[in-house]
Amino acid sequence: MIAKDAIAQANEAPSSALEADYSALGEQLDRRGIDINAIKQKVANYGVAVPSWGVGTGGTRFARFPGDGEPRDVFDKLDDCGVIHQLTGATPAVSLHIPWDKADTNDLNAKAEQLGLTFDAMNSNTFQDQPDQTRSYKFGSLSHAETATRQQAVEHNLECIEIGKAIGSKALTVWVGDGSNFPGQTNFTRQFERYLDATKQIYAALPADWRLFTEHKMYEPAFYSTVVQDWGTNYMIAQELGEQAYCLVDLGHHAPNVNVEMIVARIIQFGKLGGFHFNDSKYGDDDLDTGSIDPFRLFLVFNELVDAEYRQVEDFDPAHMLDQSHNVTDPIESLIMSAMEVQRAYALALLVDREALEGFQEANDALMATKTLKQAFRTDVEPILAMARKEKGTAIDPISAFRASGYRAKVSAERPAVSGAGGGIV
Ligand SMILES: [Mn+2]
Repeated sequence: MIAKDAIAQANEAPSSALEADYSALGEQLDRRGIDINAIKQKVANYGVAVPSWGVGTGGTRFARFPGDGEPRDVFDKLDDCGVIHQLTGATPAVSLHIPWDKADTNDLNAKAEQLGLTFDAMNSNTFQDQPDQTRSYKFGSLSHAETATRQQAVEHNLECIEIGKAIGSKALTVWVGDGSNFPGQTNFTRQFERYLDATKQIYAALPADWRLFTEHKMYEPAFYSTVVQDWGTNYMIAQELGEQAYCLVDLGHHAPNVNVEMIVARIIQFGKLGGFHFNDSKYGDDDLDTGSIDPFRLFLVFNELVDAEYRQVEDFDPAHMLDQSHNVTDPIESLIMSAMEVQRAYALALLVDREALEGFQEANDALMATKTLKQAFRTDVEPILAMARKEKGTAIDPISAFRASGYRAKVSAERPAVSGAGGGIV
């Protein structure tokens, strides 16, 4: 980890400017009837989980270009996640992926405790074949035509639940790449029936205090049809399975131009929003860094979440996680930036004058309604985020502090380069 002194030292130079900026923003928000300290407190309490696979360099179908000092195993990954949380104070939990992160659960717990981290949702993997598995997922997993392959996929998910129970996780995220590449290759109805039947077996093994998240994705690796392709299918699954089953929304898993924030509102309205995978996209499921392409859309998604909080929607507790592929940046830096972007979207959504907005909506004043959202979105809340970090003893400017720490050079010396084979996209 990075020495505490180093963070304190990095905070010295920007401290007085931050005080001045925070005070100026406080006055501005006060004129709008907003208490800056209340917003800061909410931001400080907000956390987004980091995916263990995010700290390794990602890749595309064409190639993967490994970075220096890439994690060799789950313990290296946890070290990197620990640094992200140490600098941002915004990423207290890590989401593991099985079998990539399989290890002795006592060792996992000890490492997490040492780093001040906890474990978020477990992720199963039935979209690729492992060396020791008997049946292939080439033609599907939970929806495979053969009973034995479906059974193997079910048992893998049950193992993920067992591992999760041992490390304090409370949720299982299931994403399958099942689908087809040719018209006529599969019978849509029978394939979905098989998926539902298999997933019900996983659901039946869920501990009483766990949630099951199913994640939809429009296409890839199947390019003609995908079994769990859209939010409507996902909602049907959650309905079929029962009250512990929820929909997980990955921001990149929709057709271009789809109104994702409205999908979020719909799923909230019917009590089935389980959580998010945050990322950004330009063309498809690009897995770009959160907030890097369309920060306004991210804000609009958070606007729906804060609206649900404001309306005190019952049992509303979606899980928040980043899920992106870092192909050309240092993954630690990308995750730091992305965690801050998510926090920023949350802070901006908290600034929306909801009473005024409702009034304009009731009066059909479209212009003033949208102006109300824009007023919040245009506010520079960086001083709020930075002050929350400073007060936690984390970095005012986490990227600068990370670069100054020499952490990447240090782990590069300790960790031999990982070979460039494999796509690495998830
Ligand atoms: Mn995802």
